Amino acid sequence: MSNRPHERYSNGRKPSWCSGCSYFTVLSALTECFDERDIAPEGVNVISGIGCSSRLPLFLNCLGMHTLHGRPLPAAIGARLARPDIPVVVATGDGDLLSIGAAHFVHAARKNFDITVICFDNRMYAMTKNQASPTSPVGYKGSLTPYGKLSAPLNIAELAIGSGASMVCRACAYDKAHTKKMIGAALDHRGFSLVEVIAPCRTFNGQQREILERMDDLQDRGHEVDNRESAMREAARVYDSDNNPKAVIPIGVIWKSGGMICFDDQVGRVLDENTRKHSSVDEILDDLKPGRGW
Ligand SMILES: Cc1ncc(C[n+]2csc(CCOP(=O)(O)OP(=O)(O)O)c2C)c(N)n1
Ligand code: SF4
Repeated sequence: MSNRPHERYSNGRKPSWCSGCSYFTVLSALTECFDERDIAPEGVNVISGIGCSSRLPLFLNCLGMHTLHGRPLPAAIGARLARPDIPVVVATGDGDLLSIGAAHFVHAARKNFDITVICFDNRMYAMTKNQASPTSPVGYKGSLTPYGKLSAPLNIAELAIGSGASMVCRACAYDKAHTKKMIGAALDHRGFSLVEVIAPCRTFNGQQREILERMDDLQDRGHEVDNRESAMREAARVYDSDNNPKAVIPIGVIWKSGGMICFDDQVGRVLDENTRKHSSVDEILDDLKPGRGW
């Protein structure tokens, strides 16, 4: 692969991630996906919250927003509704998306907004120097849990499927080709897509390349992506690996459902059928007065 995607989408700022951080792979996979689809920098909106992972839009010359911790999805939804012609990608961390941002995630998935969410799952808060996150394993020793985390980890993929996301994938950042395949598939999907990227933090937890050997590609063994029951089962299996170092970690497209209506489309339809028949705001307000048919 040439340096072209990097040059085409970089704004010239050097990523401020630690050297050896697994996030570099995700950035590179994403820009290659944009380039292969010939998406112009001004033709895509990359929105994030706050965290090391959420820095991603700061290195791109695409449209974008670096918002508040936990709030990339409300901003992304607003962007989708205002400009339905511009695809939206959310770059977020497991803390950003699933702690403070959990309610936004559940409802954005439920409403099936046409948004691609890439969750960099390092299973902790890296930017604030190593606190346990919702996805950290039981017993995780972070700076605020010196005796080990007490609560059970939250499973991103299970939550996404249960909430109503129409596509759910998992990848590992140590395998760039596969990560790129998953991001590409999510970009091509119409509806709410989640790519959970297992992306360990080198600084606080070291390189963990050995986990690559445990990846089990669902597409290599004929997994039925549109079978909700098996999708849930495969999604759930990932955390066996916390207690069993030999357990495999299912990756690939876990769940994909066709035919689910996107909230964005419904808003467009309602606007077409109602407010767009008016030529001014005064006319809309006039029509909303009691006794005018509602
Ligand atoms: C409202 C609010 N609460 C807390 C913070 C502090 N804060 C900044 S980043 C962060 C956690 C980031 O973790 P994650 O989203 O998992 O991203 P990572 O840094 O691990 O990539 C926290 C708690 C904040 N900036 N704003
Ligand atoms: S602290 Fe961890 S997640 Fe953040 S940039 Fe450094 S290696 Fe990456």
